[in-house]
Amino acid sequence: PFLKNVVSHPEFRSGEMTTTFIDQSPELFEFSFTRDRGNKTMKYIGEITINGFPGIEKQEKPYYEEPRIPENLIEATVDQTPKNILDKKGADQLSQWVRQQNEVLLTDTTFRDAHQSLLATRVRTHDLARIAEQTEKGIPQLFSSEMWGGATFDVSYRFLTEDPWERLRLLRKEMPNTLLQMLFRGSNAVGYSNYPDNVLVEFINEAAKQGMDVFRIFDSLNWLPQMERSIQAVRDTGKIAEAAICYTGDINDPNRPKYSVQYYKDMAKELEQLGAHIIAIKDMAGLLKPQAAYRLISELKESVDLPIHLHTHDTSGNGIMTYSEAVRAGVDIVDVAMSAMSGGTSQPSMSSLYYALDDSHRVPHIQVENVQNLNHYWEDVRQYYQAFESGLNAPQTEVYMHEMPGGQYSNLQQQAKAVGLFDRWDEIKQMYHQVNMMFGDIVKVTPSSKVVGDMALFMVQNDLSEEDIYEKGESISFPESVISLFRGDLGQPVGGFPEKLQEIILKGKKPYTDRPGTFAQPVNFDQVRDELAELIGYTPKQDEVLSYLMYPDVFLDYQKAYGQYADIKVLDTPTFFNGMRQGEKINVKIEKGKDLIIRLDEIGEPDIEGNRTLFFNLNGQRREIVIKDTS
Ligand code: 3PY
Ligand code: ZN
Repeated sequence: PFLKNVVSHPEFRSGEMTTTFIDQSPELFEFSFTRDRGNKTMKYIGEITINGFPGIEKQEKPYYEEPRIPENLIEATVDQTPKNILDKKGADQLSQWVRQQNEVLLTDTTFRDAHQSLLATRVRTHDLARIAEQTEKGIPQLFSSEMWGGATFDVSYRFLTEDPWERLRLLRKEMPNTLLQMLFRGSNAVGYSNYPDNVLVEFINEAAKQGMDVFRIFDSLNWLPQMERSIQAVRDTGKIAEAAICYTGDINDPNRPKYSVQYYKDMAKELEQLGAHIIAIKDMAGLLKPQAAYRLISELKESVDLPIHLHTHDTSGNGIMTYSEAVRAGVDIVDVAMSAMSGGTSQPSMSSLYYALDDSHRVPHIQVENVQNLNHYWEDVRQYYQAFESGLNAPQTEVYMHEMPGGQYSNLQQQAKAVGLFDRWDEIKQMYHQVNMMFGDIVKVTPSSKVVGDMALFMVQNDLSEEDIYEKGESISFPESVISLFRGDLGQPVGGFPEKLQEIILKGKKPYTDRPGTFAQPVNFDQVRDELAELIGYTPKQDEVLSYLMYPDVFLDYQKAYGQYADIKVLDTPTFFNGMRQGEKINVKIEKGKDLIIRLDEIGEPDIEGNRTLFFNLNGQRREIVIKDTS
């Protein structure tokens, strides 16, 4: 490589080389790494510039201002943050401390649920890491920052070509004094199906080791046997087990007696028995109306000796009012997001809640000016993700009818589009409601919500009514996810499955009612490590083994893309999604003190095979990259 560097060096090629050429050209010795890295990065940029980012319409790269990072945050000092308490005194003490606080505490969901619900989970580590340190500096009083889990795990690999574990490590480093929180889908971990118990335990251990503090654990049918082991595993790490009750229906509606206040109180008590440090009410669709919130929180506070953490979505536009009533009833922590990432299918706005509670004795102790300043950053960054906006930009009270979780709305819309049913969207929402009732009124959240959505799409697509299902069910082949739910693969719903429908769907096969995990063989980690090593050519770390176990194909595709393009997480987001303009110059920081300065000089015309040559300049060197134009 050294000789290659010499002969390609402009000084050598120009013939003006002197005897000190080698001594004075240190780049001769180092740029094989940079060059390889540079080539891979330019290959990615070239690919996106010519063919666009997969899944979004190709467009000319827009001009953006640099996002505003606040420089003049008001100094916000606190004696100790919740993270400091956890680290010094442990989870039980922290749980007690939360209950002793007079003001309502806040979890900021901007780094996870907010973008999962508004922007199809597409916000990149690059944009999170750039504001993380300032966020901690500006709002050190936060209870926690929810920044991991849910759909972020597979979306990172699948669509952003980045390693979610690295996101966790990076944010941990940037926010050493803030509790980091994740959403954990009980026996489904960060996936969509059941995993063997030893995989769950190992995942929790690894996440805790890499810096996770608060695990919000739920089950998509509110079935306790699916939550028990995860709660215990988190307790064993010394971290915080926040057990969630998914809220559905309406406790104040006498026609929906299944999910009554008593039901929620009983579940909270059982979770307390199982060792939860905090009880979360996970109102994933935003169905908890203000008066119901007052009633539910008041009664829960009397039933358990644990802090209550309320999570809602603002789909109906009533989020702040719900929180205001919950705060009046004594809720300990609520989930909010930066204004520019709040409202609609996301969480209510942090600063709006602050002002709604201004002058009351429970107003959060935060510097609201800092929150507003940090929000400028998000106003700017959200624009990068325009292509992933759901289009739902006004309150939608219909959510009280269809009960679709905030994170599902835009997803199901995309699924409907993909099968050519977008013009029947209103019908699909109605059908979603009807399917829920046919299924016996179940809790709908990932992955059970996906099954309800699949069935609704299936029925609309095939013009099937509820009567058709009962009358012609024998000849209908139902979606695989529906069969799987009714077989018992996701566990048992409250009150069991409607038997007649179950018979029709399973066509005589027998369902089971045991916990699916009891049938799963424990994974032999050594064996899987060896198998993966064969595939990727090096001994994987434990986090890689876990990712491979949960998402084998997705993980291997990511590995392949990484091999091809190297670490593209370091690219700025406009370049990542839109490539480069002719004549544009960008600076890519690949690591501390190592920058790639890339200029795109010219885009050649396609040859007869459709190949285009892109003429780049990389750190002063001319480079050519050939990309096949697939348009
Ligand atoms: C998830 O499981 O990803 C959710 O956000 C459920 O609400
Ligand atoms: Zn949510």
